[in-house]
Formats: sequence, structure tokens, C-alpha cells
Amino acid sequence: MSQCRRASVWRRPGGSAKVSDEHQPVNLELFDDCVPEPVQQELAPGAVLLRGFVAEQDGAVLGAVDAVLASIALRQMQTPGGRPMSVAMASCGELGWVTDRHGYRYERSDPDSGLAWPPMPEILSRLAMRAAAAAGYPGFLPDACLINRYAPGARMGLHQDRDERDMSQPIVSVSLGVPAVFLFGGLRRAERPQRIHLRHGDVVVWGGPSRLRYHGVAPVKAAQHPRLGQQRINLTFRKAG
Ligand SMILES: O=C(O)CCC(=O)C(=O)O
Ligand SMILES: [Mn+2]
Repeated sequence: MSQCRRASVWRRPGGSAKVSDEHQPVNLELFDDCVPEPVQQELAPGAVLLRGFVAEQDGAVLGAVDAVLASIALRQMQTPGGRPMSVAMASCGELGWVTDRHGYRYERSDPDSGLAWPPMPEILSRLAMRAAAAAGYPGFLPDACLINRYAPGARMGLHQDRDERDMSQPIVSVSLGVPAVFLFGGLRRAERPQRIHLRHGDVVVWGGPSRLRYHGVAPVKAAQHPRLGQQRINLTFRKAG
């Protein structure tokens, strides 16, 4: 998916470049409605945004997500305080993240069914490994993939990912579907977060000195995505065990 609409640049004889169809083309293309962004952007030491990293693999990635969701239901879990989360979740891989009255934790099986979580499709684990390596974390081997489904209005409050055993391993977070504002804060909750506009195919990786940064997602605005309708799907890959 390209992030910006492309337009040919046509140059008036002897004049300045202009987007138009009245003049002779030169061999230039520019983005007419946005400034091209770097493919890779450092958000903080150890934290990298990989714009459009999923690229043309997106259809196959979404197919793998569909296959997982054919065998396990998305559900709105409860916080330890008893409030339902607005995001619906399901897991694949050896370990699945769960929350209920007993707290936040990883489980080897789905508490709703008692069954093991579906295996993590190879295309997903490979994507996560490639993204981690591109961000400076070679050798990442995720054992947990949390599938988050945001309907319009769903959000995720500022939190740290701290239920994993090995904090030397990064978090790999893949955004699909409608856009969202990712809130990327500091190591203290009070620090004002950066607001990062994430689009279909973007990946954020954070680890090292940023591993315990607070982060969240602002309420997702109603929008339409050709493949996912009004939904945003986020895949969070972790080495949990
Ligand atoms: O949806 C996102 O972009 C972030 C998800 C997240 O932080 C989490 O699942 O812990
Ligand atoms: Mn998180």
C-alpha cells in the first residue's frame, strides 16, 4: 500500500514544476498531497517505526489472521478491576496474554475453552522476526502473538508491557486496517506521549532502553479500509516465556 497519492510532475517549458496534465511530462514523480516520509524513523533510543513494512504481504498476513480467527474467538476481556476492555482480543502461539479478576498474565491455553492457543502461522512469526531484525534486534523468536481488534471508539490506555519474562527481547507491533494514533510515552506514566499516526502496514518495534515505555492507542475514529471495513487489527508479537 502506498501512503501517499502519487502524481506525475509536468514541467512548463522554461517554467517551474507543476502538477498538471497540460504540459510536457518530465521524468519525475512527486507526492502531491504529502511529504514523503522516511521508511524507518527512530521514535526514541531502541524504538523504531517501520513505515509500510508489511507492504504487499498484507493480503497473505490478513489471510493468516483470518485462519487463526476461524478457530478462536475474539473476546473483550475484563481488567483486574472488573471493567471490560474496549479492544477485543485473541491469541496464537505457545502463550496467550489474558486478563481477568486474577490479573494480567500469560496462559498456555485459552481459559474460555481450555484448549491450547492456535499455532502462530509462519508468515506472522517471520514478519515479526524480520521487523525486529530491521529495527536492530536480530534473533527475536516470538512465542506469543496477541490479536487486538479495534472497532470505532475502541482504545487502549497508557500501559507498559511488563508481563514477559525476558525484558531483553523487544515488542513488535503490526498495524492493519483503519488508521490509529499510537501514543508512545516515556518510562514514567506522567511523561507526555508522542502521538504517532499509524496506518495499514506500519510496524513499531521497541526494546532495549525503550522496552518499558508507556504506550497506548487513542480512540479509533470511524473510517473505512478496503479489506477490513471499520476495523483496526493490531498484532503484538512478544517473547513471553
Ligand atoms: O494496538 C496497538 O497498537 C498496541 C497494542 C498494545 O500495546 C498491546 O496489546 O499491549
Ligand atoms: Mn502494549
